[in-house]
Amino acid sequence: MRGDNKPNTCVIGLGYIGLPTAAIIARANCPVTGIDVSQTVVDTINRGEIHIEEVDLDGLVRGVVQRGTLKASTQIVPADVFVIAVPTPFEKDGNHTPDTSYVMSAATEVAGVLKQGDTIILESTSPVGTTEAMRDMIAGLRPDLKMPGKTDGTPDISIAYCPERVLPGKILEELTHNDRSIGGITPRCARKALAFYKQFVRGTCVTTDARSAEMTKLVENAYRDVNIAFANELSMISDAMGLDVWEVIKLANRHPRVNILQPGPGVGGHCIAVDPYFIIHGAPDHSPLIRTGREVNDAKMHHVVAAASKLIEDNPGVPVACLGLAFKANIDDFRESPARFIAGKIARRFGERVKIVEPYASALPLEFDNTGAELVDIDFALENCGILIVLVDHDIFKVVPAQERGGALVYDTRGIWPNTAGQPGKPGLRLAS
Ligand code: SAJ
Repeated sequence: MRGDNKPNTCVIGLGYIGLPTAAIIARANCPVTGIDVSQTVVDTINRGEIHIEEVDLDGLVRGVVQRGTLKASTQIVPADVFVIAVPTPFEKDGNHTPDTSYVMSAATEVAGVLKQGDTIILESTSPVGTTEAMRDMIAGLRPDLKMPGKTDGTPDISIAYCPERVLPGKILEELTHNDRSIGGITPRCARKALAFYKQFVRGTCVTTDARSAEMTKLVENAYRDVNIAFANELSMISDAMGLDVWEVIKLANRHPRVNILQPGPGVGGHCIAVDPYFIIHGAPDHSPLIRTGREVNDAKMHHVVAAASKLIEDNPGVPVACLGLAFKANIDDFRESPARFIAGKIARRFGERVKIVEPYASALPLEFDNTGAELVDIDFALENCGILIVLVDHDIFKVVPAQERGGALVYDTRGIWPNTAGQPGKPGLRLAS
Protein backbone atom coordinates (compact mmCIF):
# COMPACT_ATOMS: atom_id res chain seq x y z
CA MET A 1 0.00 0.00 0.00
CA ARG A 2 1.45 3.41 -0.97
CA GLY A 3 1.96 6.15 1.65
CA ASP A 4 -1.14 7.97 0.34
CA ASN A 5 -3.25 4.85 1.01
CA LYS A 6 -3.75 4.31 -2.72
CA PRO A 7 -3.67 0.52 -3.14
CA ASN A 8 -1.56 -1.04 -5.87
CA THR A 9 -4.28 -2.70 -7.88
CA CYS A 10 -4.31 -5.53 -10.38
CA VAL A 11 -7.33 -5.93 -12.70
CA ILE A 12 -7.46 -9.34 -14.38
CA GLY A 13 -9.39 -9.44 -17.69
CA LEU A 14 -9.41 -6.26 -19.83
CA GLY A 15 -12.70 -6.71 -21.68
CA TYR A 16 -15.94 -4.65 -21.72
CA ILE A 17 -15.96 -4.48 -17.90
CA GLY A 18 -12.29 -4.96 -16.90
CA LEU A 19 -10.75 -2.18 -19.00
CA PRO A 20 -13.22 0.59 -18.02
CA THR A 21 -12.90 -0.56 -14.38
CA ALA A 22 -9.08 -0.46 -14.53
CA ALA A 23 -9.17 3.01 -16.12
CA ILE A 24 -11.54 4.42 -13.50
CA ILE A 25 -9.44 3.03 -10.63
CA ALA A 26 -6.32 4.54 -12.26
CA ARG A 27 -8.12 7.88 -12.60
CA ALA A 28 -8.50 7.77 -8.79
CA ASN A 29 -4.67 7.71 -8.63
CA CYS A 30 -4.37 4.08 -7.65
CA PRO A 31 -1.47 2.50 -9.57
CA VAL A 32 -3.16 -0.15 -11.74
CA THR A 33 -1.71 -3.05 -13.68
CA GLY A 34 -4.21 -4.56 -16.12
CA ILE A 35 -3.68 -8.22 -16.94
CA ASP A 36 -4.92 -9.90 -20.11
CA VAL A 37 -4.01 -13.13 -21.89
CA SER A 38 -3.96 -11.29 -25.25
CA GLN A 39 -0.64 -9.61 -26.14
CA THR A 40 -2.49 -7.52 -28.74
CA VAL A 41 -4.86 -6.13 -26.10
CA VAL A 42 -1.91 -5.40 -23.79
CA ASP A 43 0.05 -3.62 -26.53
CA THR A 44 -3.00 -1.60 -27.61
CA ILE A 45 -3.59 -0.35 -24.06
CA ASN A 46 0.09 0.41 -23.41
CA ARG A 47 -0.07 2.65 -26.52
CA GLY A 48 -2.92 4.50 -24.78
CA GLU A 49 -5.50 3.08 -27.24
CA ILE A 50 -8.55 0.83 -26.78
CA HIS A 51 -9.79 -2.38 -28.44
CA ILE A 52 -13.47 -1.97 -27.55
CA GLU A 53 -16.01 0.70 -28.49
CA GLU A 54 -17.39 2.54 -25.43
CA VAL A 55 -18.34 6.17 -24.89
CA ASP A 56 -15.41 8.34 -23.60
CA LEU A 57 -13.25 5.29 -22.83
CA ASP A 58 -10.57 6.17 -25.39
CA GLY A 59 -9.84 9.57 -23.83
CA LEU A 60 -9.77 8.17 -20.30
CA VAL A 61 -7.41 5.30 -21.16
CA ARG A 62 -5.09 7.63 -23.11
CA GLY A 63 -4.97 9.96 -20.07
CA VAL A 64 -4.22 7.37 -17.38
CA VAL A 65 -1.66 5.53 -19.53
CA GLN A 66 0.16 8.81 -20.27
CA ARG A 67 0.01 9.66 -16.56
CA GLY A 68 1.49 6.27 -15.78
CA THR A 69 -1.27 5.13 -13.41
CA LEU A 70 -2.40 2.40 -15.82
CA LYS A 71 -0.19 -0.12 -17.53
CA ALA A 72 -1.02 -3.51 -19.00
CA SER A 73 0.78 -6.85 -18.99
CA THR A 74 0.23 -10.52 -19.73
CA GLN A 75 2.11 -11.41 -16.52
CA ILE A 76 0.42 -11.11 -13.12
CA VAL A 77 2.19 -8.84 -10.61
CA PRO A 78 1.98 -8.55 -6.81
CA ALA A 79 -0.62 -6.01 -5.65
CA ASP A 80 -2.71 -5.00 -2.63
CA VAL A 81 -6.05 -5.49 -4.36
CA PHE A 82 -6.87 -7.97 -7.15
CA VAL A 83 -10.07 -7.41 -9.17
CA ILE A 84 -11.11 -10.41 -11.29
CA ALA A 85 -13.28 -9.47 -14.30
CA VAL A 86 -12.95 -12.46 -16.62
CA PRO A 87 -15.71 -14.09 -18.72
CA THR A 88 -18.12 -16.68 -17.29
CA PRO A 89 -19.54 -18.29 -20.44
CA PHE A 90 -21.37 -21.61 -20.70
CA GLU A 91 -19.68 -24.98 -20.79
CA LYS A 92 -19.69 -26.49 -24.28
CA ASP A 93 -22.19 -29.19 -23.16
CA GLY A 94 -25.18 -27.39 -24.68
CA ASN A 95 -26.98 -27.41 -21.29
CA HIS A 96 -26.29 -23.79 -20.35
CA THR A 97 -23.96 -24.99 -17.59
CA PRO A 98 -21.97 -22.06 -16.13
CA ASP A 99 -18.23 -22.26 -16.86
CA THR A 100 -16.21 -20.75 -14.01
CA SER A 101 -12.85 -22.06 -15.25
CA TYR A 102 -11.66 -18.58 -16.28
CA VAL A 103 -12.37 -17.36 -12.76
CA MET A 104 -10.49 -20.28 -11.23
CA SER A 105 -7.47 -19.86 -13.50
CA ALA A 106 -7.32 -16.13 -12.74
CA ALA A 107 -7.51 -16.96 -9.01
CA THR A 108 -4.72 -19.49 -9.44
CA GLU A 109 -2.54 -16.76 -10.95
CA VAL A 110 -3.37 -14.46 -8.04
CA ALA A 111 -2.60 -17.18 -5.49
CA GLY A 112 0.97 -17.30 -6.83
CA VAL A 113 1.68 -13.66 -5.85
CA LEU A 114 -0.63 -13.31 -2.84
CA LYS A 115 0.72 -11.90 0.42
CA GLN A 116 -0.66 -11.17 3.85
CA GLY A 117 -3.10 -8.22 3.89
CA ASP A 118 -4.18 -8.54 0.25
CA THR A 119 -7.80 -8.33 -0.95
CA ILE A 120 -9.32 -10.32 -3.82
CA ILE A 121 -12.58 -9.11 -5.40
CA LEU A 122 -14.52 -11.18 -7.93
CA GLU A 123 -16.63 -9.02 -10.29
CA SER A 124 -17.48 -11.59 -12.97
CA THR A 125 -21.15 -12.59 -13.03
CA SER A 126 -21.06 -15.98 -11.31
CA PRO A 127 -23.31 -18.77 -10.05
CA VAL A 128 -24.06 -18.62 -6.33
CA GLY A 129 -21.19 -20.18 -4.35
CA THR A 130 -18.39 -19.31 -6.80
CA THR A 131 -16.60 -16.89 -4.44
CA GLU A 132 -16.49 -19.51 -1.68
CA ALA A 133 -15.27 -22.11 -4.19
CA MET A 134 -12.54 -19.68 -5.26
CA ARG A 135 -11.57 -19.18 -1.59
CA ASP A 136 -11.37 -22.96 -1.11
CA MET A 137 -9.18 -23.36 -4.19
CA ILE A 138 -6.78 -20.63 -3.00
CA ALA A 139 -6.70 -22.24 0.45
CA GLY A 140 -5.48 -25.42 -1.22
CA LEU A 141 -2.80 -23.56 -3.19
CA ARG A 142 -1.62 -21.39 -0.25
CA PRO A 143 -1.80 -23.40 2.98
CA ASP A 144 0.59 -20.80 4.42
CA LEU A 145 -2.15 -18.14 4.38
CA LYS A 146 -5.16 -18.09 6.74
CA MET A 147 -8.36 -17.87 4.66
CA PRO A 148 -11.48 -15.88 5.60
CA GLY A 149 -14.30 -18.05 6.91
CA LYS A 150 -11.80 -20.90 7.37
CA THR A 151 -9.91 -19.67 10.41
CA ASP A 152 -10.86 -18.72 13.95
CA GLY A 153 -8.20 -16.04 14.09
CA THR A 154 -7.74 -13.01 11.85
CA PRO A 155 -7.48 -14.16 8.24
CA ASP A 156 -4.42 -13.10 6.24
CA ILE A 157 -6.40 -12.02 3.19
CA SER A 158 -9.90 -10.71 2.36
CA ILE A 159 -12.18 -12.06 -0.35
CA ALA A 160 -15.35 -10.44 -1.64
CA TYR A 161 -17.80 -10.51 -4.54
CA CYS A 162 -18.93 -7.24 -6.11
CA PRO A 163 -20.88 -7.46 -9.37
CA GLU A 164 -20.78 -4.77 -12.02
CA ARG A 165 -24.20 -3.68 -13.25
CA VAL A 166 -23.31 -1.30 -16.03
CA LEU A 167 -25.15 -0.73 -19.32
CA PRO A 168 -23.06 -0.84 -22.50
CA GLY A 169 -22.97 2.71 -23.87
CA LYS A 170 -23.04 4.20 -20.33
CA ILE A 171 -20.30 2.12 -18.67
CA LEU A 172 -18.01 4.85 -17.30
CA GLU A 173 -20.90 6.86 -15.89
CA GLU A 174 -22.56 3.82 -14.31
CA LEU A 175 -19.31 2.34 -12.92
CA THR A 176 -18.94 5.54 -10.90
CA HIS A 177 -22.54 6.43 -10.03
CA ASN A 178 -24.41 3.11 -9.76
CA ASP A 179 -24.94 1.75 -6.25
CA ARG A 180 -22.78 -1.27 -5.43
CA SER A 181 -23.58 -4.51 -3.60
CA ILE A 182 -20.39 -5.64 -1.88
CA GLY A 183 -20.55 -9.22 -0.64
CA GLY A 184 -17.80 -10.38 1.75
CA ILE A 185 -16.93 -13.96 2.63
CA THR A 186 -17.00 -12.40 6.12
CA PRO A 187 -18.17 -8.93 7.25
CA ARG A 188 -14.49 -8.01 7.65
CA CYS A 189 -13.88 -8.90 3.97
CA ALA A 190 -16.85 -6.71 2.97
CA ARG A 191 -15.42 -3.76 4.92
CA LYS A 192 -12.03 -4.16 3.22
CA ALA A 193 -13.66 -4.21 -0.22
CA LEU A 194 -15.89 -1.27 0.70
CA ALA A 195 -12.84 0.83 1.57
CA PHE A 196 -11.43 0.02 -1.86
CA TYR A 197 -14.59 0.95 -3.81
CA LYS A 198 -14.90 4.17 -1.90
CA GLN A 199 -11.79 5.29 -3.82
CA PHE A 200 -13.78 5.67 -7.06
CA VAL A 201 -17.49 4.82 -6.59
CA ARG A 202 -19.88 7.72 -5.94
CA GLY A 203 -22.99 5.54 -5.74
CA THR A 204 -24.09 4.04 -2.44
CA CYS A 205 -22.10 0.96 -1.47
CA VAL A 206 -24.09 -1.63 0.47
CA THR A 207 -22.34 -4.54 2.18
CA THR A 208 -23.75 -8.07 2.40
CA ASP A 209 -22.47 -11.63 2.18
CA ALA A 210 -20.87 -13.07 -0.96
CA ARG A 211 -23.70 -15.51 -1.81
CA SER A 212 -26.38 -12.79 -1.59
CA ALA A 213 -24.30 -10.47 -3.78
CA GLU A 214 -23.83 -13.25 -6.36
CA MET A 215 -27.58 -13.90 -6.39
CA THR A 216 -28.42 -10.19 -6.57
CA LYS A 217 -26.60 -9.83 -9.87
CA LEU A 218 -28.35 -12.84 -11.39
CA VAL A 219 -31.74 -11.68 -10.10
CA GLU A 220 -31.38 -8.22 -11.64
CA ASN A 221 -30.85 -9.67 -15.10
CA ALA A 222 -33.40 -12.45 -14.72
CA TYR A 223 -35.98 -9.86 -13.67
CA ARG A 224 -35.35 -7.90 -16.88
CA ASP A 225 -35.38 -11.05 -19.03
CA VAL A 226 -38.75 -12.21 -17.66
CA ASN A 227 -40.24 -8.74 -18.20
CA ILE A 228 -38.95 -8.56 -21.77
CA ALA A 229 -40.45 -12.05 -22.29
CA PHE A 230 -43.84 -10.71 -21.19
CA ALA A 231 -43.55 -7.92 -23.77
CA ASN A 232 -42.44 -10.36 -26.49
CA GLU A 233 -45.30 -12.71 -25.69
CA LEU A 234 -47.71 -9.78 -25.98
CA SER A 235 -46.25 -8.95 -29.38
CA MET A 236 -46.77 -12.49 -30.69
CA ILE A 237 -50.33 -12.49 -29.32
CA SER A 238 -50.99 -9.10 -30.95
CA ASP A 239 -49.71 -10.38 -34.28
CA ALA A 240 -52.14 -13.29 -34.09
CA MET A 241 -55.00 -10.93 -33.20
CA GLY A 242 -54.02 -8.23 -35.74
CA LEU A 243 -53.46 -5.70 -32.96
CA ASP A 244 -50.73 -3.05 -32.72
CA VAL A 245 -48.67 -4.13 -29.70
CA TRP A 246 -46.93 -0.75 -29.41
CA GLU A 247 -50.27 0.99 -29.10
CA VAL A 248 -51.46 -1.54 -26.50
CA ILE A 249 -48.28 -1.24 -24.40
CA LYS A 250 -48.31 2.56 -24.61
CA LEU A 251 -51.87 2.62 -23.30
CA ALA A 252 -51.26 -0.02 -20.60
CA ASN A 253 -48.19 1.84 -19.34
CA ARG A 254 -50.39 4.80 -18.58
CA HIS A 255 -51.61 2.76 -15.62
CA PRO A 256 -49.74 3.98 -12.48
CA ARG A 257 -48.60 0.46 -11.58
CA VAL A 258 -47.86 -0.92 -15.06
CA ASN A 259 -44.46 -0.64 -16.73
CA ILE A 260 -44.21 -3.08 -19.61
CA LEU A 261 -40.84 -3.19 -21.37
CA GLN A 262 -40.40 -3.10 -25.15
CA PRO A 263 -40.85 -6.10 -27.45
CA GLY A 264 -38.05 -6.81 -29.89
CA PRO A 265 -36.58 -9.58 -32.05
CA GLY A 266 -35.33 -11.41 -28.95
CA VAL A 267 -32.84 -10.85 -26.15
CA GLY A 268 -29.13 -10.67 -26.85
CA GLY A 269 -25.81 -9.93 -25.27
CA HIS A 270 -23.76 -11.75 -22.69
CA CYS A 271 -25.87 -10.82 -19.72
CA ILE A 272 -29.66 -10.91 -19.86
CA ALA A 273 -29.69 -13.91 -22.22
CA VAL A 274 -27.14 -15.80 -20.07
CA ASP A 275 -27.48 -15.00 -16.37
CA PRO A 276 -30.97 -16.48 -15.86
CA TYR A 277 -29.47 -19.88 -16.66
CA PHE A 278 -27.06 -19.47 -13.74
CA ILE A 279 -30.13 -19.39 -11.46
CA ILE A 280 -31.85 -22.24 -13.31
CA HIS A 281 -28.66 -24.32 -13.04
CA GLY A 282 -28.51 -23.73 -9.29
CA ALA A 283 -32.21 -24.40 -8.65
CA PRO A 284 -33.66 -26.33 -11.63
CA ASP A 285 -36.84 -27.43 -9.77
CA HIS A 286 -37.70 -23.99 -8.48
CA SER A 287 -37.28 -21.75 -11.54
CA PRO A 288 -40.12 -22.51 -14.03
CA LEU A 289 -40.93 -18.83 -14.67
CA ILE A 290 -37.30 -17.85 -15.30
CA ARG A 291 -36.86 -20.86 -17.59
CA THR A 292 -40.06 -19.98 -19.51
CA GLY A 293 -38.89 -16.41 -19.89
CA ARG A 294 -35.78 -17.69 -21.66
CA GLU A 295 -37.88 -19.94 -23.88
CA VAL A 296 -40.27 -17.12 -24.86
CA ASN A 297 -37.45 -14.72 -25.74
CA ASP A 298 -35.69 -17.39 -27.82
CA ALA A 299 -39.01 -18.31 -29.48
CA LYS A 300 -39.45 -14.67 -30.50
CA MET A 301 -36.38 -14.90 -32.74
CA HIS A 302 -37.92 -17.83 -34.61
CA HIS A 303 -41.26 -16.01 -34.80
CA VAL A 304 -39.53 -13.09 -36.53
CA VAL A 305 -37.69 -15.39 -38.95
CA ALA A 306 -40.99 -17.06 -39.91
CA ALA A 307 -42.94 -13.81 -40.33
CA ALA A 308 -40.14 -12.10 -42.28
CA SER A 309 -39.71 -15.13 -44.55
CA LYS A 310 -43.43 -15.14 -45.32
CA LEU A 311 -43.33 -11.42 -46.18
CA ILE A 312 -40.34 -11.99 -48.50
CA GLU A 313 -41.90 -15.06 -50.14
CA ASP A 314 -45.20 -13.23 -50.65
CA ASN A 315 -43.33 -10.51 -52.57
CA PRO A 316 -41.09 -12.39 -55.03
CA GLY A 317 -38.19 -10.50 -56.59
CA VAL A 318 -38.41 -7.54 -54.21
CA PRO A 319 -35.00 -6.66 -52.72
CA VAL A 320 -34.87 -6.94 -48.93
CA ALA A 321 -32.87 -4.96 -46.37
CA CYS A 322 -32.24 -6.19 -42.82
CA LEU A 323 -31.53 -3.19 -40.62
CA GLY A 324 -29.06 -3.94 -37.82
CA LEU A 325 -26.92 -6.81 -36.53
CA ALA A 326 -25.88 -5.59 -33.04
CA PHE A 327 -27.59 -7.07 -29.97
CA LYS A 328 -28.96 -3.62 -29.12
CA ALA A 329 -28.97 -0.01 -30.24
CA ASN A 330 -25.91 2.20 -30.82
CA ILE A 331 -23.19 -0.32 -29.84
CA ASP A 332 -20.72 -2.47 -31.80
CA ASP A 333 -21.44 -5.69 -29.84
CA PHE A 334 -22.70 -8.55 -32.05
CA ARG A 335 -22.34 -11.30 -29.41
CA GLU A 336 -25.41 -13.49 -28.86
CA SER A 337 -27.34 -11.06 -31.08
CA PRO A 338 -30.95 -11.94 -32.11
CA ALA A 339 -30.67 -9.53 -35.06
CA ARG A 340 -27.56 -11.31 -36.33
CA PHE A 341 -29.24 -14.72 -35.90
CA ILE A 342 -32.36 -13.58 -37.82
CA ALA A 343 -30.49 -11.77 -40.60
CA GLY A 344 -28.25 -14.82 -40.98
CA LYS A 345 -31.26 -17.09 -41.45
CA ILE A 346 -32.80 -14.71 -44.00
CA ALA A 347 -29.52 -14.34 -45.90
CA ARG A 348 -29.02 -18.11 -46.13
CA ARG A 349 -32.60 -18.49 -47.41
CA PHE A 350 -32.96 -15.54 -49.80
CA GLY A 351 -29.32 -14.96 -50.78
CA GLU A 352 -28.69 -12.13 -53.23
CA ARG A 353 -32.08 -10.50 -52.60
CA VAL A 354 -30.77 -9.58 -49.14
CA LYS A 355 -28.87 -6.43 -48.12
CA ILE A 356 -27.64 -5.86 -44.58
CA VAL A 357 -27.30 -2.39 -43.00
CA GLU A 358 -25.11 -2.19 -39.87
CA PRO A 359 -23.40 1.16 -39.21
CA TYR A 360 -21.19 -0.40 -36.51
CA ALA A 361 -19.74 -3.07 -38.80
CA SER A 362 -17.13 -2.68 -41.54
CA ALA A 363 -17.73 -6.20 -42.82
CA LEU A 364 -20.38 -8.92 -42.43
CA PRO A 365 -19.74 -11.66 -39.83
CA LEU A 366 -18.35 -14.94 -41.22
CA GLU A 367 -21.67 -16.76 -41.23
CA PHE A 368 -22.79 -14.47 -44.10
CA ASP A 369 -19.97 -15.72 -46.36
CA ASN A 370 -21.24 -17.27 -49.61
CA THR A 371 -24.86 -16.31 -48.87
CA GLY A 372 -24.90 -13.57 -51.52
CA ALA A 373 -25.98 -11.04 -48.90
CA GLU A 374 -24.18 -7.68 -49.01
CA LEU A 375 -23.38 -4.98 -46.44
CA VAL A 376 -24.76 -1.62 -47.62
CA ASP A 377 -25.51 1.74 -46.04
CA ILE A 378 -28.97 2.98 -45.10
CA ASP A 379 -29.27 5.28 -48.13
CA PHE A 380 -28.69 2.40 -50.54
CA ALA A 381 -31.28 0.30 -48.68
CA LEU A 382 -33.90 3.06 -48.77
CA GLU A 383 -33.32 3.71 -52.48
CA ASN A 384 -33.17 0.08 -53.61
CA CYS A 385 -35.07 -2.21 -51.22
CA GLY A 386 -38.85 -2.67 -51.23
CA ILE A 387 -38.88 -4.68 -48.00
CA LEU A 388 -37.29 -3.21 -44.85
CA ILE A 389 -36.88 -5.42 -41.79
CA VAL A 390 -35.96 -3.39 -38.70
CA LEU A 391 -34.01 -5.57 -36.26
CA VAL A 392 -32.08 -2.97 -34.22
CA ASP A 393 -33.24 0.47 -33.05
CA HIS A 394 -30.00 2.30 -33.92
CA ASP A 395 -30.48 6.09 -33.86
CA ILE A 396 -29.50 6.31 -37.56
CA PHE A 397 -32.56 4.18 -38.44
CA LYS A 398 -34.93 5.96 -36.08
CA VAL A 399 -34.45 9.30 -37.83
CA VAL A 400 -35.50 8.03 -41.30
CA PRO A 401 -38.70 9.99 -42.11
CA ALA A 402 -41.83 8.21 -43.41
CA GLN A 403 -41.59 9.80 -46.87
CA GLU A 404 -38.11 8.29 -47.34
CA ARG A 405 -39.52 4.82 -46.61
CA GLY A 406 -42.06 5.55 -49.38
CA GLY A 407 -44.00 2.45 -50.43
CA ALA A 408 -41.63 -0.03 -48.85
CA LEU A 409 -43.13 -2.93 -46.95
CA VAL A 410 -41.86 -2.60 -43.39
CA TYR A 411 -41.44 -5.27 -40.72
CA ASP A 412 -40.55 -3.21 -37.67
CA THR A 413 -39.60 -5.50 -34.77
CA ARG A 414 -38.55 -2.51 -32.64
CA GLY A 415 -41.49 -0.12 -33.08
CA ILE A 416 -39.21 2.71 -34.25
CA TRP A 417 -41.47 3.78 -37.17
CA PRO A 418 -44.94 4.16 -35.62
CA ASN A 419 -46.44 6.00 -38.56
CA THR A 420 -45.59 3.38 -41.16
CA ALA A 421 -48.78 2.84 -43.19
CA GLY A 422 -50.24 -0.64 -42.56
CA GLN A 423 -52.30 -2.55 -45.12
CA PRO A 424 -56.03 -2.06 -44.76
CA GLY A 425 -57.50 -4.64 -42.37
CA LYS A 426 -53.99 -5.90 -41.69
CA PRO A 427 -52.58 -3.32 -39.32
CA GLY A 428 -50.11 -5.92 -38.24
CA LEU A 429 -48.61 -6.18 -41.72
CA ARG A 430 -46.64 -3.20 -40.96
CA LEU A 431 -45.97 -6.22 -38.87
CA ALA A 432 -45.29 -3.87 -36.00
CA SER A 433 -43.66 -6.64 -33.93
N1 SAJ B 1 -34.29 -5.53 -24.75
C1 SAJ B 1 -35.59 -5.65 -25.28
N2 SAJ B 1 -36.58 -4.87 -24.72
C2 SAJ B 1 -36.34 -3.99 -23.70
C3 SAJ B 1 -35.01 -3.90 -23.18
C4 SAJ B 1 -34.01 -4.67 -23.73
O1 SAJ B 1 -35.85 -6.41 -26.21
O2 SAJ B 1 -37.29 -3.31 -23.28
C5 SAJ B 1 -33.22 -6.37 -25.33
C6 SAJ B 1 -32.07 -5.55 -25.94
O3 SAJ B 1 -32.36 -5.20 -27.26
C7 SAJ B 1 -30.92 -6.54 -25.85
C8 SAJ B 1 -31.20 -7.25 -24.54
O4 SAJ B 1 -32.60 -7.06 -24.26
O5 SAJ B 1 -30.95 -7.46 -26.91
C9 SAJ B 1 -30.39 -6.74 -23.36
O6 SAJ B 1 -30.27 -5.34 -23.44
P1 SAJ B 1 -30.36 -4.42 -22.10
O7 SAJ B 1 -30.23 -3.03 -22.50
O8 SAJ B 1 -31.56 -4.79 -21.37
O9 SAJ B 1 -29.16 -4.90 -21.19
P2 SAJ B 1 -27.60 -5.21 -21.37
O10 SAJ B 1 -27.44 -6.65 -21.65
O11 SAJ B 1 -26.97 -4.27 -22.30
O12 SAJ B 1 -27.13 -4.89 -19.90
C10 SAJ B 1 -27.73 -5.59 -18.82
C11 SAJ B 1 -28.14 -4.56 -17.76
N3 SAJ B 1 -28.94 -5.22 -16.75
C12 SAJ B 1 -30.11 -4.67 -16.34
O13 SAJ B 1 -30.52 -3.63 -16.82
C13 SAJ B 1 -30.85 -5.41 -15.26
C14 SAJ B 1 -26.88 -3.94 -17.14
O14 SAJ B 1 -27.24 -3.11 -16.07
C15 SAJ B 1 -25.97 -5.07 -16.64
O15 SAJ B 1 -24.80 -4.56 -16.07
C16 SAJ B 1 -25.60 -5.92 -17.83
O16 SAJ B 1 -26.78 -6.53 -18.32
C17 SAJ B 1 -24.62 -7.00 -17.36
O17 SAJ B 1 -23.42 -6.84 -17.62
O18 SAJ B 1 -25.05 -7.91 -16.68
